[in-house]
Amino acid sequence: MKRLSNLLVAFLLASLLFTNGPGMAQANYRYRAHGDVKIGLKYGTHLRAKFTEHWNGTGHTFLVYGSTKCTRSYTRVDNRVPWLRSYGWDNAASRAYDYNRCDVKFYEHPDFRGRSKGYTNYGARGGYVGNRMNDRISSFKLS
Ligand SMILES: [Ca+2]
Ligand SMILES: [Ca+2]
Repeated sequence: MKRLSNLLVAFLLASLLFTNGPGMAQANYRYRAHGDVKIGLKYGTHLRAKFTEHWNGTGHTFLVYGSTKCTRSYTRVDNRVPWLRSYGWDNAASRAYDYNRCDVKFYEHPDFRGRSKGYTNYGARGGYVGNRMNDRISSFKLS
């Protein structure tokens, strides 16, 4: 019986490792947010975007504010953060929401480099950033 329970514990530990698979496979990624963040409030109180640490909208939040709604054109960028590490949010965002006409463009690497799926309208209900970008986002633009 003892042996069976040891076996069970081993199985549970193994399945835990496998459900954390992406994190384990990329041990150099830091996929936890370090705290709640608000940026742009010195310009105004229009909420432009929200990111959450987890895919289902839970965990720490990252809020982006601005003086106005976002512009209609993507060629004029309304907010940009070249490296989320400055806010303790490197490789952490999993879900995005956007408001006030803003769309979000995420990048895999700092300085708007690496993989990106372009400007995306996540809307006020929000959306998962997708398996290819989850816990990999290092910079972003809003427009
Ligand atoms: Ca995350
Ligand atoms: Ca990254």
